[in-house]
Amino acid sequence: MKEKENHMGVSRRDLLGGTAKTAVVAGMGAVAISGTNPAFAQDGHQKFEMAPGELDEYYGFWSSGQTGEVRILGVPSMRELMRIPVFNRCSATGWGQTNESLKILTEGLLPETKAYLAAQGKVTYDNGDLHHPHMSFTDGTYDGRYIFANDKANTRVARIDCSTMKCDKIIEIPNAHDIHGMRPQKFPRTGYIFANGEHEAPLVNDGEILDDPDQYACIFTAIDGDEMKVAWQVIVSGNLDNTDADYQGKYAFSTSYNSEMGTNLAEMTENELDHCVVFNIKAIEEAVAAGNYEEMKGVPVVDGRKEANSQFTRYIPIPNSPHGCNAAPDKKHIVINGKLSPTVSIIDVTKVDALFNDNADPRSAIVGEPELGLGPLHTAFDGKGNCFTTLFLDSQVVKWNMDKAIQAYAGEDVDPIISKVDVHYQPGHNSTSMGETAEADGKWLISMNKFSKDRFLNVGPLKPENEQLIDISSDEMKVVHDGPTFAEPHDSIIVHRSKVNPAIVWDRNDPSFADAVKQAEADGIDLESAADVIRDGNKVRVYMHSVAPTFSLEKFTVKQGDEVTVYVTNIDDIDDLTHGFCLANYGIAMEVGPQATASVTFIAERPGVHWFYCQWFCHALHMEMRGRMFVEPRGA
Ligand code: CUK
Ligand code: CUA
Repeated sequence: MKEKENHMGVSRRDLLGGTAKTAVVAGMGAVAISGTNPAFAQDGHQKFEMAPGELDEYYGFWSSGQTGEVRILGVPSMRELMRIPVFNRCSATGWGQTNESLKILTEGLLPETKAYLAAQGKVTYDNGDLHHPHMSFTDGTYDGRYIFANDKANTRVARIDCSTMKCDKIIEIPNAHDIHGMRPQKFPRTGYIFANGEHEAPLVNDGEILDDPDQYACIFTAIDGDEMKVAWQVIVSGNLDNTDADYQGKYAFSTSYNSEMGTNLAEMTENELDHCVVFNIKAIEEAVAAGNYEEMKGVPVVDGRKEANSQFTRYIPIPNSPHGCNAAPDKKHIVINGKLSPTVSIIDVTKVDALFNDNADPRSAIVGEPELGLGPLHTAFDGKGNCFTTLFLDSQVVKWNMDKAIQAYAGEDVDPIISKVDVHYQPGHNSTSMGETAEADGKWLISMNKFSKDRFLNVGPLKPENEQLIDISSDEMKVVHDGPTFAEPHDSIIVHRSKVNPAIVWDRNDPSFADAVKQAEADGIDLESAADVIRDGNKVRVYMHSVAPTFSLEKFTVKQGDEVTVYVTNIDDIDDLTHGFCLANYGIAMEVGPQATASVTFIAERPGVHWFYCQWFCHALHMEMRGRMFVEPRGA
């Protein structure tokens, strides 16, 4: 686990006294993960409304789909706390414009992508489709190090450093197309990030093969989450949808629709049975270590297609176009959600060994297949043996019991369904508090609904989606809160706050601005006291520091056509004191957090007087925090 100093000095909150201290006295200071806490009880249901200044028990990490960012919410209040730009371009923070963010956004791109982007006059994509944010694990539970997230739109996987809550790595996945399902390895640790390439394409996709779907394939990828490098890939049959890992560290599971390998809707939904692909991690690792693979774009690739009959994969038939893939906290069962079938299929991981070792019938690993309702998409768990499945077509969440579903499959006369609750409307993912870990605590369920229709004031043809908070502490599920959100949070995780410990200010040794530190050293500049302009041919480096409410340079002069890099180091060292640097009419703005350095490079093509100002409100004299850039016209 990466350790970072948190600068836990005196905060404004401590100085203000009141709420934080009262909360600690009321028992919120150190909350046990399970058990009833009086601070969270409210009449008839668990307390979900937070009074002003009260802190939530959980961090929620939310995807944003085609918006391309990750959002942090407080749960159960559903207050949005922060947005983390990842695959998008962010005006507020300068993500996608600062040199520090552009390095992260560009360094992991494939050469052919860089060439494509260059032809568009760009250095990186400015869109993404972020479906699945998931935290790193140690020993079956969250460890607070990282959040990983996929980009379906441009085949990338990103990592967020949970000490700064900023994205620190993005890689593009070679050979695969359109990364969709993505989950971290749960045991012994993360470890690998498993990532599904959803769309099939020719393995060498250089235009040689076009409309010949027989030669298309899908790729499953294991990424080393520490290095953010692809470790290995597996060629599979069928499209890959969602994925999850077991609690043993032996297998990964991916749902796969379109076993027909069709390219249109009629072809893709022809078969009644599709499958869940099981990946044998050890067998793949051994083949890679022994050199039994093909190298494609620098990555070891093994053939796990059905017809290859390898020890790398098994294909468990599942009805019909299965979607969600969810490992239960009992460490034994994987729930595969049928989507076009009203059933979910329960895989017993202890029966999977036999599929590989004894070539047992793949269906022998199925120990339950309860019929739950129409359009089961995703399942979450309460850690008490119960499961919560979203029913897209029925607009419901169904609570059912795992043991009873298994007993019913074995022929006993029991009904696994406990209760159903209406949600509004058409739920996709759902998530329970700590539910994808061995520490599932059965308090809260979020149902992430694709449509809000009439639930909120009409805001025009484009409506928000609706995430409903459901109290699952008793058998009758209670919808207690509607949470409208902008496009499109597919997925979320609910992490107990004891697992997350973000920094208060930046660490001056943070690798994200190491390049700036190196350049300053080469220029003989001390970033923390800098007020200097260095000319290096037509390159100009402007170094300044900020301390509320001033920049260390009130003015600087460059020549028209110079390539100018402005470095701002914020030497304020207390919590919540962010400055910004916005250069008017140059289209430039960036956030500079306390103790951070940020930089931006541009061509000073516009002569004249140009004001720069701090655009993050920082002080009573924030408006006065400004200065001038003089650009001497060419030939002057
Ligand atoms: S997928 Cu969105 S509802 Cu991309 Cu996780 Cu199931
Ligand atoms: Cu510094 Cu506003």
